[in-house]
Amino acid sequence: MSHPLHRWNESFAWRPVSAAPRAIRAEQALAFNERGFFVFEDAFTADELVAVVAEIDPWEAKVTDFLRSRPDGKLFIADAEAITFTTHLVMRSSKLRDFCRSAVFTGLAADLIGPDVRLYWDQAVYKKPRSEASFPWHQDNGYTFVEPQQYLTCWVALTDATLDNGCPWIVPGLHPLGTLEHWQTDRGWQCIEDPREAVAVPLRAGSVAVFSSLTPHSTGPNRTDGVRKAYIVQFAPEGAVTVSEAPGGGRVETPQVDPDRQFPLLAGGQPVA
Ligand SMILES: O=C(O)CCC(=O)C(=O)O
Repeated sequence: MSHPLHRWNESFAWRPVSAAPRAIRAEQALAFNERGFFVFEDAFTADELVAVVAEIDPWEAKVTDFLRSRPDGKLFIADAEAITFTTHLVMRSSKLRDFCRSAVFTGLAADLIGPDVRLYWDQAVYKKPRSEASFPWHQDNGYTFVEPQQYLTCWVALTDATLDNGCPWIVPGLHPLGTLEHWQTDRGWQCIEDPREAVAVPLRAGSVAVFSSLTPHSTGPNRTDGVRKAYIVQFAPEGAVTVSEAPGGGRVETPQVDPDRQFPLLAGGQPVA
């Protein structure tokens, strides 16, 4: 199957991650280079998850209430009864800021990005009970084009993520192409249709699916009576910019250094307090 590239993806080269990682195992670094993902098992304890969920739930409830106040319960791809996105929680909770700065993430970022790293984005994604819609196949860099294209997504399972409630699915091995062409659907941007090579990535609560911004992924329907809860935390190298279309054509680059939320995580290889 051919995979047309995003028009701004002109000369991408995958930068292999450290061959001598410190926080992850060598085979996980190899999997990241070759397959574009691995699972970091049992990264957080049940008590840590309870504390994180307690911080997120009230904000997610506000998002759901807001969506329910709209005539169809929806805004763009968010749907009060199917899937919600609660963004920039680090601006609202010092506990979540601390969570994003925790040793799990400084270790992953040092091994998978480099010595100078910032938080790029954080959002909780809740899949509501008995919601049939899958989330379309996309790369995270297909939503907002970031340079460098290669940054890091940590999909933290706050509840068990299973085949029944909408765990991630991933297509291994396409990340070296860089950003693919995406098209808009009513459920989000999409870059691939029904890939045969897809693998399911079920996760125990507290485990993290660690993948590249260039790894195509999707999530399935939630056919259970519970809410599937995830907190997605993304890290980019210092100096990363978003790219957008200038009004008369051409590209506008915007540095990703919002002091309220895109804080430094590592400087010179050391965690930033
Ligand atoms: O967590 C989900 O169900 C899908 C969210 C996702 O893939 C994303 O935010 O990039």
